[in-house]
Amino acid sequence: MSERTIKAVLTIAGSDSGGGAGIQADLKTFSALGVFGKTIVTSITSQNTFGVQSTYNLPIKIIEEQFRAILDDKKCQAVKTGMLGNEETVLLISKMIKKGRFKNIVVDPVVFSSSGKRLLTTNGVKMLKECLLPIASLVTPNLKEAELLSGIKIKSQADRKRAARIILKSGVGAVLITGGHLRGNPEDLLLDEKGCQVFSSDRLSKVDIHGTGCVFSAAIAAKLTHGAFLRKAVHGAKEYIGEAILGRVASGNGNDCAEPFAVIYREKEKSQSIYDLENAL
Ligand code: PXL
Repeated sequence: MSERTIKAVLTIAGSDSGGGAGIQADLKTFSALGVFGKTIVTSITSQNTFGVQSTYNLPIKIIEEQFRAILDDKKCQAVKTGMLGNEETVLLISKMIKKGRFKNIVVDPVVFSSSGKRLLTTNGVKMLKECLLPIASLVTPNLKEAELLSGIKIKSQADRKRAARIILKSGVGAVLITGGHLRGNPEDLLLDEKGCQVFSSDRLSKVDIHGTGCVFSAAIAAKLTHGAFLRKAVHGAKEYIGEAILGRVASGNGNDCAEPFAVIYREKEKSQSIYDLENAL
């Protein structure tokens, strides 16, 4: 039997029973991008494509046990955090990430679900700023999360830059303010020690697609796992999230979900049609 080693990435996040966001979206993204996903579940949410009905934050002891098991085995090349729930979990995760001497730490500072349910307490946000950001490589807030992390209202492009500069002062390696909620085209703004870079694209959907934040940050983590430098990883992930939005699916009767396997389905369809064509000749 042949044994194949594969690069691994760890996601620390909540479970989305509907399958469109959280741990489920992260794992699909990792597999689609050719990295092995490991998980630490922080919270169990009951939800469908209409929204989040309830959340249950797991006891700290159970989160810690999952993390111990991960630390006792081969090292992951990157780690991504999503829904953390409360300040106790944020503190524990920050301590364990430090202990594990991880590199490539991507923090998606999930505070609200797309349907408006609170997924991280106010004290949790404070703890995230104080303990998790100083050890992270990248934080990927949307506009609302960037306002909470920076403490300023964001109305203009200049405000976004100012907010990114304030968040960078927390000690995080880089800040990527995502532009999905901007009017007009979704411009993402990256600020790191080298300065600002804007990643532009056309608007691919007029409505909110469930799971885009999770899939985007998971794709960045996957690219870093493969060894890409940050700006290259963001660029690649931006192209990938575009495909996932274009290939969005109606998995339920509510909102559409981003489809992490959209690229693979498209490639499969292409090779199937070449195969059909060859057979027809
Ligand atoms: O999209 C943010 C998010 C992250 N994680 C979980 C979620 C959501 C949004 O609903 O449910 C578990």
